[in-house]
Amino acid sequence: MAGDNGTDDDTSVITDVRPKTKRPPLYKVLLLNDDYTPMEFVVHVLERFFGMTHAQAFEVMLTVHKKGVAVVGVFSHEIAETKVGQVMDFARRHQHPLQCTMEKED
Ligand code: TYC
Repeated sequence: MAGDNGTDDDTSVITDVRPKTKRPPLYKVLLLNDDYTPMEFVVHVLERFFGMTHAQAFEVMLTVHKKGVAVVGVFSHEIAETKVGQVMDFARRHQHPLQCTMEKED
């Protein structure tokens, strides 16, 4: 009876179980272009907070400069929030208008 597999054993119980383990949503961290933040400052931010090499950071910075925005990383909600806060604080402390935001992944 246990799993209605025609026997009284419990061997089919596992097939009735649908483990609904929803993975936590991921968030994209976006960097926005502006006309005033120095390119070298943006490169430094990407190296410092996103673990990029100088070459990677320069490439991503140029993408933001040309396209207006780029995803600089994908993280859990808590980590994404921390990264955004770190970038915004660092930019403000240096009086640059650099903007960083996060957006839920589809
Ligand atoms: N557009 C800036 C400049 O010409 C450079 C820049 C790049 C600023 C990326 C912000 O997220 C940014 N100095």
